[in-house]
Order: sequence, then structure tokens, then C-alpha cells
Amino acid sequence: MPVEAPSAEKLLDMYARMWCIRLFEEQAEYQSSQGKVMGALHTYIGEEGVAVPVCAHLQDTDYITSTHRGHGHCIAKGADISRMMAELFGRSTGYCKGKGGSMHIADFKLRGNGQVAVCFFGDGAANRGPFHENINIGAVWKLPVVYVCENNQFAQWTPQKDVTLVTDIANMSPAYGIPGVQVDGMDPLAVYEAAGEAIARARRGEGPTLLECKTYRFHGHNFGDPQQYRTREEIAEWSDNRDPVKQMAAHLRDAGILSDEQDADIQNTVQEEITAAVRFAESSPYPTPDELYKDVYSYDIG
Ligand SMILES: Cc1ncc(C[n+]2csc(CCOP(=O)(O)OP(=O)(O)O)c2C)c(N)n1
Repeated sequence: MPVEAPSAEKLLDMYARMWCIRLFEEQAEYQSSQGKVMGALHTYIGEEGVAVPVCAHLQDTDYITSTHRGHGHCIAKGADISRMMAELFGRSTGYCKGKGGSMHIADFKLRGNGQVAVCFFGDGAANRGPFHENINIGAVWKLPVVYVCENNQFAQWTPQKDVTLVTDIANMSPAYGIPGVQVDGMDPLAVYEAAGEAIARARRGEGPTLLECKTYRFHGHNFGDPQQYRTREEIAEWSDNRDPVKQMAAHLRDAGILSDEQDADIQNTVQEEITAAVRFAESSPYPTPDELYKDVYSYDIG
């Protein structure tokens, strides 16, 4: 079944969300350099063209699972950036009351009908046992899941080609008996279409799809990574020529949906929201010591 083309309104919303991820993370890196952010910070900059078009197909009641590189997933799914910033700052107004930090932002949702779950993971994760166990049982039980591999070609500081002979993760799908689809993760509209098909298939109860998005992170693995495993030229090749935010802008301009003025408006509005998020985080209290053991363990005494 063909995926319906997104409306102009939806495209502009996707574009603004891509900017929101980019500017939120630039701000988060700056705040980290100022010592305001608790714990490590892994940015998604360069990979905005994956989470945004995938999540554009999801309802509030659908689920996603995320990774250590999760700000993009949260923003794409509609998280409140003030609560996210507060979580990074370790404040009690954050999504996990300041106890999760950048890597464990979570907002649990109630189960309903017709929901799907999208699991985002990296190429590095695809070499680990839990990936295979999970995807196998998901296939056998025909779970309404879409496995989205963000293949950015590096696991921390290790190039993918040094640790696996199968660099096209989508090619693993026949081993589990599910469809595998590979798409250019720097092209948000191509991701939108491929994700639309996979999510619709999951909603129809036809089981999981393995969707591999070829992408590239523009910044280090985490903030402060000296990046000795790749060259400046390689980074420039991707960020200058294949930036998903620029590709989305070019598409919207060609389609007559985005003027220079609107573009500036979108970026200014997002920037203002991020400044407000920093103010919210900075003016929020830290959790008090009596919060230390709350919401941390779950146990059943029955
Ligand atoms: C069990 C375990 N081993 C090692 C690590 C350290 N570690 C953190 S991120 C990462 C690489 C992840 O690579 P990938 O799945 O490709 O995601 P990416 O960072 O490229 O988005 C590693 C090895 C970890 N967090 N957990």
C-alpha cells in the first residue's frame, strides 16, 4: 500500500522538529562545556533525518525505545524540551526527576489498542546478542514493532567495517523471516516513506520490519571525543553535502512550501523555545536527598 505524501503543514512541522533537535543539542553541548549537564552527552546532530520522519507516523499512544543517543528520538516523539533540559541539568522537574540524565530520559505510556513500538538502535548494537534474541522473538510473535537501525558507521570509536563483514544490517532480515529495508537516512522524505510502510504493516498485525537508515553523526561519540578514528575531510563530506536539515529545507523550497522569511521564523521560534528550556532547567531545584531511593527500584512484595 503506497504511503500518502505528507501535507505541507506536516512537512513544515518535521522541518521545525529537525531544527529543534539540532539547536537543542548545540545548546546542550554548550551547557555541558559550562559544567551544567550531569553525566555524558551523546549528540544526534546529523541523524535528524531518521527519527523525525519515522516518528511523524506515530500516535501519542505508540511507544519508542531509545538509546544513549536519545535526544533526537525524544524530540521527534514530542517530548517537552524544558523537561528534557531539566533532566540533563539533574533537576527535579526533569522527566526522571533528574535521576536519569541525558541517557535515560523516559516517559511511560499506558497500553491501548493498535499501538506500535519503534526500537531505535545503532549499528554497534546490531552485533550484540540481545538484538538477535529480540528481533527473533518479535518475528515469531508477529509483534507490532519496527526495528530502526541508525547505521552511522561507528560504535563509539570503532568503525563498523572493522568489526563486522555484514555492513548492510537490512541484509540480516531473512535470517529472522521478516522484511528488511534499506534507506538513505540523510534523506528525510525517503525515510518517511519507508517508515510509513513499515509502521502501517505493524499496525495491520503483520509483524516487524527491520529498517536500516544509513546515516552519519557530525559530532563525536560523546561531547569531548577527539575523534581520532575518522578524518576532518570525511566529516565535512557528510556535513557539507548531505546534511538532512539542509536537504529538507531544499525540498521545502523546491516545493514552494518554505520562503526565506518562514525559514528564519522557524529557526528563531525554535531558538526561543530552547532558551526558555534552559531558563526552566536553570531555575528548577535539584532533587532533595529524600528522593534518592524513590522511583529507582521496582519490586513486587506479593
Ligand atoms: C554492554 C555495553 N558495552 C559497551 C558499552 C559502551 N558503549 C556505549 S555506546 C557504544 C557504541 C554504540 O554504538 P552504536 O550501537 O553503533 O550506536 P551509536 O553510538 O553509533 O549511535 C558502546 C560500545 C555499553 N554502554 N554497554
